[in-house]
Amino acid sequence: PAAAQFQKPEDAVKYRKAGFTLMAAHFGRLGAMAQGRAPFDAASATANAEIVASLSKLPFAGFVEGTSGTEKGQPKPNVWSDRAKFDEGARKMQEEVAKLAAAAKAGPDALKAAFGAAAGTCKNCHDNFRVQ
Ligand code: ASC
Repeated sequence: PAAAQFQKPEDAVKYRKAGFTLMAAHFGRLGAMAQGRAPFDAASATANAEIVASLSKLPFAGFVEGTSGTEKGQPKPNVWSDRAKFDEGARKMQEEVAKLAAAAKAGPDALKAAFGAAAGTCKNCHDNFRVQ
């Protein structure tokens, strides 16, 4: 069912990139608060955290076979040759971003810690699976 929504590989690429773009926008707003570049606002942080958690479920269906590349930002072939590790990284990210809303409600220190943990899971996959 995941792959069936895409008629062409390019559609899957477009879909996953759109998902990550939206995640980055909302995660970035949390980061600004977590790092003191924007004033902490519990309601706004919670709303952004809930959006990130929902969005985190979407992009991975777009990693269909045959869509690796060699340009900066593209997925390396090991996404598919080492798929269990990739999927585990995705699961870990989803687990950490699911904690952001509760942390946002708890306050700026909790948000800062949860943001750092979540960002680490983003970086882990970027380091291992994304062309630098
Ligand atoms: C972000 C963003 C990412 C991650 C990554 C964490 O805000 O857009 O891709 O955090 O930079 O290391």
